[in-house]
Amino acid sequence: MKIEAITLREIQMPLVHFFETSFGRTYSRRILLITVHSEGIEGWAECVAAEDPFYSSEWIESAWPTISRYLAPALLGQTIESARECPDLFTRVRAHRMAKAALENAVWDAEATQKQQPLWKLLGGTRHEIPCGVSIGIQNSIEQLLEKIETELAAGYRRIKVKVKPGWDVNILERIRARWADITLSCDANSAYTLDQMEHLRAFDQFNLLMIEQPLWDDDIYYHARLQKELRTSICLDESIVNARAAAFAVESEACRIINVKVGRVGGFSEAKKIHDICHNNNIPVWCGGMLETGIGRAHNIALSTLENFRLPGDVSASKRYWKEDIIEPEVEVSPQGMIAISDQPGTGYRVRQDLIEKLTVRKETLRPSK
Ligand code: OSB
Ligand code: MG
Repeated sequence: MKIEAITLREIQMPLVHFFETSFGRTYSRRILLITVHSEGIEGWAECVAAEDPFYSSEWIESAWPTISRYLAPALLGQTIESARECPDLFTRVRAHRMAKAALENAVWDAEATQKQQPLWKLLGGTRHEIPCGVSIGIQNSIEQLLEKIETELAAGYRRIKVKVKPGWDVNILERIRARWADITLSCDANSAYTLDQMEHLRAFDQFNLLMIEQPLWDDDIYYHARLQKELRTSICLDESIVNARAAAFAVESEACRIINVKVGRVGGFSEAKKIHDICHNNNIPVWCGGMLETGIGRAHNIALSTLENFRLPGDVSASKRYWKEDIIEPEVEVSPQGMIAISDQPGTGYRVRQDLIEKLTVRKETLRPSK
C-alpha cells in the first residue's frame, strides 16, 4: 500500500447529554478525523485527543500539529505491506500516542478494505458479538443518576459504570445498591483520590463492585499496587497504562486485576494487541474503554473488542447515547440483550457518511509527499 495523501479534519458535534467526570463537564465535542488515501482506497480513523488536556496531556490542538508536521510526513510516500509497520515509522516522536494511534488505525482501516477482510479478523478477533456496558457521568442530582441507570438497564446493558469523585461516591453507590442489589456495577474515579484517602476508599469495598477504575494519579502504578493490597475491590487501570511495558509492570507489581484498553491512549492497534496478549498470558481480563467517540472510533473499538481476552463488557455503547445523528451508517446498535453483533463485511462493516462529515467540518488539511 502506497500512502499517497493524508487528510486531517476537525468536525464539531454536540453531545445529546453533557458528560461529566471528576475533571470536568463536556457539552460538545471537537473531533479530529484522519483519512489515509492509498491506491484508490480510503482508511478512516478518529483521534481521541479531547477538547482540553484534562484526561491526558494530549488534546486536539497538540494532536493536529504533531500529525501534520511530524507523523504524517513520516508515513507519506511510504509503501507498506501492513499497518503493523506504522509504529516503527513514528518512534522518533516521543509519546503523543493518541496522535500516532489515529494515523496507524486509519492505515489498519485501509488495509482491511484493501484485503477485503473484516477489520476485526485482521486484528485477530474471534468474537461474533460483544457484551456492552455504559459509563454514566456525574449528574446534577442523585435522582437524575438513578433515572439514567434505570434507562440503561432497561435497554439491556450488562454493566453500569458510574463516575465518582469526592462528594459523589459512597453516597451515590449506597443509593444505587439500595435499589439494585445485584447488578454488575463499577466506578471510575479518573484519578480523583490520593493514598491519604485509603480509609475512604476502603468504604467502596462494601458495594461489591466489579472494579474501581483509576482511583489514584494518572501517571502512577506503584501506589496503585500499595492500594490494591489494602482493598478487596479489584482495581482497574486506565490512564496509567500508556503502553505494553506499563501493562507488564502493572501486572507484575499487582497494581490492578483488570485493565481498560483504549486504543488511542496506548498509541494504536499494534500496541493495544500487545497489551491484550500480555494480560491474556497473565490471566488479567481486559475490556475496551471509550472516549465519547463518534461512529468511526466506535467501530474501531468494536473491532478491537472481538479479541479473546476482552472478557468484560466494554464502554462500547450505542451511537444514540451520544449523538442525535452519527457519522456512520448503520449507526451502532445494541440488542435488548446488551450485545453488539459483529459484521462480516470487509473493513469495519460501517460506512462513513462523507456528506454529513463534510457539513460538520470546520477545518481541513490534506498533505501529500514532499518531493
Ligand atoms: O475514563 O473511561 C474514561 C470519557 C472521557 C474520558 C475518559 C473516560 C470516559 C468514559 C466514557 O468513561 C466512556 C464512553 O465513551 O462511553
Ligand atoms: Mg476511565
